[in-house]
Amino acid sequence: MNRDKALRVVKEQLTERRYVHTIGVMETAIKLAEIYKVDAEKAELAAIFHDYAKFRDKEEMRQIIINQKMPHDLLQHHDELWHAPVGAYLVEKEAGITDPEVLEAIRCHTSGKINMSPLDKVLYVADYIEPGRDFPGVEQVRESAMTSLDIAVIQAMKNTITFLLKRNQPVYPDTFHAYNDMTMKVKERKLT
Ligand code: DGI
Ligand code: FE
Ligand code: FE
Repeated sequence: MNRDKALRVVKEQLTERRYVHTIGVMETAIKLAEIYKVDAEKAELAAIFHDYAKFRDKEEMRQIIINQKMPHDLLQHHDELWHAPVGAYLVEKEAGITDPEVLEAIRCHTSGKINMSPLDKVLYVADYIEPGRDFPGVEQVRESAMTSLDIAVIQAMKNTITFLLKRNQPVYPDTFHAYNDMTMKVKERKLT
């Protein structure tokens, strides 16, 4: 699907503010893809559709998680996590996106996971650092992203986990697994 068509399809699903965020993620993902030799067309498509399910009805999402046999523990965790796996499912079903790498990047874009692919990392970081983001520490992640995608992923995960802990929020296991996996791999390669 070309960019204009994809943007038209996703615009219908989003608020204006979320659409602007999506454009920011798309532009950032393309830049990161070029730096880190990731397929820029896949990065563009994954970015455009990553928040496709953000405004879906919670009950509809709950039913999809149950009926599609997605991990049940999602239902015990914050519904903010649901739009990523449900989005991957709906983007295939409703928008006809079939590329498994693109769908997987969308699926894991909120929590991360162990063994993230370069495309997964590009989307994860682009979502965190796009120009509209204003999290504490985002500037440092923007800088890191120019020299090490892995360090940028770890910093973004660390900030997200810290944010959740400060608010006494539970942390979804994949989020911890992703952080541990990335941290151990970077250590083994003695990058830190
Ligand atoms: O959809 P976006 O806002 O663009 O970004 P996102 O898909 O990364 O979602 C961010 C939200 O998800 C943010 O409010 C933090 C939350 N989040 C990420 N990991 C976890 C989490 N929330 C909980 N409760 N547990 C997590 O492990
Ligand atoms: Fe999201
Ligand atoms: Fe997003």
